[in-house]
Amino acid sequence: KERIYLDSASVSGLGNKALVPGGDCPDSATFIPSTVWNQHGDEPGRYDAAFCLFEMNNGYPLRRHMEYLKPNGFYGGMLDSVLTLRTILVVGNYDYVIDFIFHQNGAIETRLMSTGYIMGNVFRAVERQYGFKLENPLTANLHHHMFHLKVDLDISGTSNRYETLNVEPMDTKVCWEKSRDYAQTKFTTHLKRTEQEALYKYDFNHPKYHIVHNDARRNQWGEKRAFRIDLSGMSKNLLPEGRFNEKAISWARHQIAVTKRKENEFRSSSNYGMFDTLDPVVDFSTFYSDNETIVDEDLVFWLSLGLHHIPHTWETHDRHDPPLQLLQGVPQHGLQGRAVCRLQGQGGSRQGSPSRK
Ligand SMILES: [Cu+2]
Repeated sequence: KERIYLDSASVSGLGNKALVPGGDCPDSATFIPSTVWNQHGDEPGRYDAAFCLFEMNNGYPLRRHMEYLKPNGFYGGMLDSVLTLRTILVVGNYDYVIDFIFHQNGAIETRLMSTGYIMGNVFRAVERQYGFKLENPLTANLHHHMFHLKVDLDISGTSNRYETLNVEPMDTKVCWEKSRDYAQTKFTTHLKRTEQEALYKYDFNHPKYHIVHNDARRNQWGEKRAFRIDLSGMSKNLLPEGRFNEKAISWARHQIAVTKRKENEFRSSSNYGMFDTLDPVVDFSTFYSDNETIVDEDLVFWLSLGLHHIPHTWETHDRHDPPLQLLQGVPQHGLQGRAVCRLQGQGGSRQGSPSRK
């Protein structure tokens, strides 16, 4: 059987059973219930503390400057105080801490942390290329966590454009001495007109901003009032595209995909994704294969992120990766820009090594 581990199989929305004050969230947090209905009961059930909401400062300045080179020096600064909405999904042995963080400069950040327990099996010589011997007789295998986020952005209405600002090298001359060469950078703007033109694979050689805006709504200087999508948790999926079990996670091929919003393209995967690998019920690549125009349309941004995990010794008791900052939406240009931002986590996947069941 070809199989890839997809957390959506566990119906992860049921996994935020309870958050613990003082452990999962600050004591002062407000706890928010959720109502769930599943196959285990005839009536909906209530989780009293499925979410928590709290305010705190991050311990570093959101902005600051101390001017001391001039006679009338000054200081201006403020700490980065943020409002955080948190939930924690438990999927078997793993716990995924999901934060939506609202900064005072208008940036909306999504952050994922993974913790819980590793899944182990008996160490044998053949396991060496997949894992370390962690205890007697335990090993745990290399795997790849990947997440897919659906970001339904509406910037100043639903008529939006996706553009990149590409930072490029430029040869020029020293302006006061035209015989001397000088190297610098510039940026060029690239409007993405169709879904396939918008598919993005990260390339270290071509740095760029990804911006979203309503072209009809400019600020008083005629500049775009855009939000920027800033991805900082990207991870390369190494499975060959379109072959074997990769089809179930076609969403992992690109770090950004942009599609015209459709009710019937609600999720990029399904509860069955782990079991219908070779012919998935939801194949994300069909969302963009019709290559619709995305200029001045209601757009959805699909972002894939992740991390490779090679379990090590102290993780046999409990584990905690460093926080993975997955997405940061930052207002660009005119800072008056406001966004209505609906964020929905989609199915995550764990790709085990071949020896893993
Ligand atoms: Cu892991």
